[in-house]
Amino acid sequence: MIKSSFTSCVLVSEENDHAIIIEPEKRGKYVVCFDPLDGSSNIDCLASIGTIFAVYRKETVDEPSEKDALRSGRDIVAAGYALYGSATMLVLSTGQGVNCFMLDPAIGEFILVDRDVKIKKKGKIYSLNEGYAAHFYPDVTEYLKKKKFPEDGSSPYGGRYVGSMVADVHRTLVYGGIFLYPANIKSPKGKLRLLYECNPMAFIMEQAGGMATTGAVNVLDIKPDSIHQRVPVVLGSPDDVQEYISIFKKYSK
Ligand code: P6P
Repeated sequence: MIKSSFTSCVLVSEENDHAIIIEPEKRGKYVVCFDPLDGSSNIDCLASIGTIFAVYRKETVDEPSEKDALRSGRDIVAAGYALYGSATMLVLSTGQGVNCFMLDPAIGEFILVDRDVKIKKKGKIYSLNEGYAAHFYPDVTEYLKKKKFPEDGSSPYGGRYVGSMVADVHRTLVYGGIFLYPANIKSPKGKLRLLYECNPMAFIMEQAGGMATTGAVNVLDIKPDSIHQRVPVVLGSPDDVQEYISIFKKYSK
């Protein structure tokens, strides 16, 4: 579909080991990185899945290559996701805030339903796979303890985890809170891919007033080394992410 739009010259897909270089007669100026069907292991149980994408403008006059996709998330011109759940929603930002479009199957069009969405400053939900608790680094263990057994008398956070990034991130955008896929002893780089999972979600989160970090740096500031590079990611409400960062920094000293 992207090829037939004559808009792009390089495509990076989670499904393809190498970048797809579009034939000269169909090339345009954009570079598109995408996960076409993220969370597909959830299809058989009908849990929500989605498509995640980030779009860059090719900046060099060189022959298009994989290098055109190795760009910091700060160069993103558009990013977002489509969520296939109880409804189909397109969440999109072109750098001027986040807008949500719901598919109306009756007319086959996407209707703008939420304009300039902003995430809550602080939420009450944490979201990560606690099955890896035996492999968590101390920062994650300490952060979770604070959410479950708050020492200031506040209510504990609720735990929610679908295991489909688009579903978990969209809930975080709409309800507030924090989503974590951090590094752990077995996966020292985390699991999620920078170019077509972490960067697009980080772009949406920052455009909605949220944050997205590896703990050490903002996700969008990372200069990628390879197109399928994995990075740790913690994103969501700014107060929640800042609290995690302060614990991360304590241990990184
Ligand atoms: P785990 C789905 O396979 C995926 O890529 C993301 O959608 C999701 O956030 C993550 O992996 C779930 O991974 O290790 O918790 O099963």
